[in-house]
Amino acid sequence: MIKDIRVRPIENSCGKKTVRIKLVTEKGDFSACAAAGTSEGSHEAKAIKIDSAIRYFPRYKPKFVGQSEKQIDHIIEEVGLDKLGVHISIALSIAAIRAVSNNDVYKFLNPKAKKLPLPLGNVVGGGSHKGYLTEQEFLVFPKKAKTMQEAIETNQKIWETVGKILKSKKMVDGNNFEGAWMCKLDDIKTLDLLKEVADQYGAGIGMDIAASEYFKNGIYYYKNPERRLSSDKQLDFVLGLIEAYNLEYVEDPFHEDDFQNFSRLTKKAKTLIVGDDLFVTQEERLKQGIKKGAGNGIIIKPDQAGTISRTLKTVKLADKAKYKTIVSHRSGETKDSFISDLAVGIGSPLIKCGIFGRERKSKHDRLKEIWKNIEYPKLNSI
Ligand code: 2PG
Ligand code: MG
Repeated sequence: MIKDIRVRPIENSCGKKTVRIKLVTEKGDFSACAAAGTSEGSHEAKAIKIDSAIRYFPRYKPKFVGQSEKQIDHIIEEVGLDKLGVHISIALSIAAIRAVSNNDVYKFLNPKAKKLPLPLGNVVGGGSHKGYLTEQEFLVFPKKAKTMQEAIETNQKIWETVGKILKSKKMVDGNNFEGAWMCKLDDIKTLDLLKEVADQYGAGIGMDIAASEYFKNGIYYYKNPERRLSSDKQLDFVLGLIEAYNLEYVEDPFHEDDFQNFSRLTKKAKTLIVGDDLFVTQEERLKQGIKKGAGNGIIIKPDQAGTISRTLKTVKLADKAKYKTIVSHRSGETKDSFISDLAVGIGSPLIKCGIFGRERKSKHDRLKEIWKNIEYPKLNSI
């Protein structure tokens, strides 16, 4: 039973305010923090200003106190997600599933879990995550690793090697919000370098193109003024990159409402086409995508959905339609490692959780801990 709920403001990795919730229950205290994005989809669950959310919460708190932890998502729906704001809502919901599962969320979601996701990490970044490139993330995943330790280290080595090369060419300007290099090479040269280094480590490469961020009135505006692309041209451009670089993972190649071009690309490209801003972890958006054949993978970000129950409904639909689920961090992260449990519990082939920085390390540490807790663990494949 819930005895009390404490909410306090903290800072996320982008230096923005978010919340930490402490659920005081009869069996102990359970905490959770809320993540938040920078390149947010416009159909995500709505946030309200942290100060206002914290100020209003005492009005709603009495509805939770005295109830079972199992009821939290239900009470959130009754009160209204829009009234609580997504930060308080998702942190409450995560703390609740921690309470219900005694902090072993992955086991609670799947007592027979054996397979752990491959970490998908961004080596170079741009877009609204800061940097010189138009596309948001240049990603790697360790296809040949045998253990979680080796998988995480492989991504780290690629990140370090790329950093060293960029530094020797004086083509880097530090790290962005997600710890990715802010590289001064253009996107094509960045892909050349990433592919060369990833190949040395037997890793696969991919991109989060986050195309909504630079789409306006029917045109994709790249930082290179010579590249202003219509949707048809964007399709050709992305297809060309997939072929030339063997991209095994492509996220948000079109703007967030362009189901049609997602579907055209999914038919033409033989690779994983993933919707993030397109689906925003919402069951209804995914239903539309399935009908239209848009994508074959979906990013799962609990804070886009607003509660864990809503997140799991979307996952269930994705599994049914054979869409791959890729659990993901946000650019504005905290040290909360819930997404690691979620990815193992729902059997995601990949977890997008970054490579460098303490907020990313906490996810790696939890994955390594889960690896140790499972008898005969295995890494998943895509
Ligand atoms: C994304 C995420 C995480 P943000 O677009 O996939 O990398 O970014 O949290 O800014 O939406
Ligand atoms: Mg994305």
